[in-house]
Amino acid sequence: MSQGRLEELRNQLDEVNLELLGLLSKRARIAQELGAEKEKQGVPKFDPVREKEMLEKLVASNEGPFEHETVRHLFKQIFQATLTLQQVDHKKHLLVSRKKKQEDTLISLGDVTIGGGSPIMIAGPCSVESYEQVRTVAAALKEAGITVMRGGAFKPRTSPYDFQGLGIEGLKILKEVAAEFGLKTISEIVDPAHIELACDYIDVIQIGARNMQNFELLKAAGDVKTPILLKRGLAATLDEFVHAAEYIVSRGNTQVMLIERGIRTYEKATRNTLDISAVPILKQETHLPVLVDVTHSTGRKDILAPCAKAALAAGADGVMVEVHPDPATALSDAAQQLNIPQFHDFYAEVKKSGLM
Ligand SMILES: [Mn+2]
Repeated sequence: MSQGRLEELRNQLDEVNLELLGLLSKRARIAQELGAEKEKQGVPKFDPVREKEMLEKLVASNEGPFEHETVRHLFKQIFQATLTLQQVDHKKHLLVSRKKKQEDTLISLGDVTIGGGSPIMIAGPCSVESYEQVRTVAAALKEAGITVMRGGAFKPRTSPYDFQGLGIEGLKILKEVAAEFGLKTISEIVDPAHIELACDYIDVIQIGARNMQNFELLKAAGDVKTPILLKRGLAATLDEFVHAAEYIVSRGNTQVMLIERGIRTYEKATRNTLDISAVPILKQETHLPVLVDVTHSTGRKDILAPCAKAALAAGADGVMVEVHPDPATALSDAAQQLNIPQFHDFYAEVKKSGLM
């Protein structure tokens, strides 16, 4: 074969490559349009039956020189690449995604702002047990300069025989004490029917780890204007976590915060495993404030401060910790709540790091 002929064939191949690329791009754009239409209609993107039909049609028209198997293999790759493209598009379109909105979402609770660069410390008892108990904690928090207090009124507990919380009565106590000390409050709501009512008593509605995928509760939370603190499920992936937040935002409530609270792994040294990497990932992928609950992620008091510092160093917008006037007698999470002097030490140590 002459040098000239070789060159000519190579040029032909180059041309065909470009034509193929043009066709692949054209195919991809059509598929994107199809994907968008499917999304509108709520139909799943991947349709294995349709894929099989397309492959069979191609094989039936195949006259060689490629084997049928090779044709199948090549087109499967093309189909897969297109599906990936559609999924990337879908992620790009999530309302909570950074791609959809560049600027950080700020949560404003009157004169307190969460997100946007100055991290916050949220503290308070695991459960609201009595007016006196909450008042004692609130006074100590106020003195330490804390502006947002947590306290559980509805307690979803592992065992039905454990303390279930004071319910609405607990919310009333929170409201009364918060008003006295000028604090903002966070409390968990577990029943969609209580969401609206809760708005009258508390400043932030928490959706707990066990309810992260309680979709009716998420929808109800999306229908009010009160800020929502959404906890990561015990075994939820970040993708599931982000989609749970999307449920709330897609209903119109844009005031959503995410909180990493540890995930279940094989490790027994801590109650859960604090997934620090979740913080920078969620900050990158979403525009929502990201907090870290050091109490439930670790389940032990001796490592709260270093874990809080790690969270802040990783970019967290805040840390949540449980404080009880007398942890030994607490009706829930007795082993891991700080008493008031321990809280002061913890807070001082975290502040000393210069991270908050
Ligand atoms: Mn607790």
